[in-house]
Amino acid sequence: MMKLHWSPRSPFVRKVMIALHETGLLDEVECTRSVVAVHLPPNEQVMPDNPLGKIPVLVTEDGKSVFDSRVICEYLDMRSGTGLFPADPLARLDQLRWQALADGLTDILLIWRTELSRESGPWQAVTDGWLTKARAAMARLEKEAPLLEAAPFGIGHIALISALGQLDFRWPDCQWRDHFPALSALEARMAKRSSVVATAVVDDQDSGAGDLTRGHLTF
Ligand SMILES: N[C@@H](CCC(=O)N[C@@H](CS)C(=O)NCC(=O)O)C(=O)O
Repeated sequence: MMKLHWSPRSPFVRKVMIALHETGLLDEVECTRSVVAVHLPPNEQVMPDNPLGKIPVLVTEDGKSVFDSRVICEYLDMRSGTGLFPADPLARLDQLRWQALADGLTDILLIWRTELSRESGPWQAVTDGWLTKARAAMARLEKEAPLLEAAPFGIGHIALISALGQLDFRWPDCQWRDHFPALSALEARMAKRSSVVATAVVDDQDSGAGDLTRGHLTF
């Protein structure tokens, strides 16, 4: 059995969970609930497997620890021959570009929340920059939506589902669907895939997410 440091709330873990469903490898992994956050002391169960203290981390049958989500997903894809990372160079490049963009947006959304929860208040210049970047990232994804729509389901789509899921989960009043219609239509279609339905984000430790972020991200 492989082991996965897992959380039902993590967008990066969700990428791996979608990949596990898509590759048919779900039964070969045992999930361990691991709580991590930038502002908490590093998790002592996670640190031996990932010195960066982040999840997801996969530990293979022969004890090798694999991170981050990009490397784990590529490994699962190679092991199964599913094609989430296409062999064709240009098709692969598109999937990797989309993954970089969507993952980058997810990174901003995660760290932004942490900044908003800081007791002394958020650093305005920094959050102003994240607002501009999050808007630009969404605008770019909207522009890329026709290409994403035409491409076979791959790692770029998986990263996109996780980023948009994070918006819905932690930024529930941002109304991104009203501003990005092509992305909204694409997401509605992808949301029907069984791997996406099966990996819906769940808040197992309610933390009043919406109140923290309300009004900070508008398009
Ligand atoms: N680039 C990493 C990002 C992983 C990441 O940021 N995970 C979050 C949880 S969703 C985390 O572990 N945060 C705790 C920390 O940064 O210390 C990946 O793709 O896996």
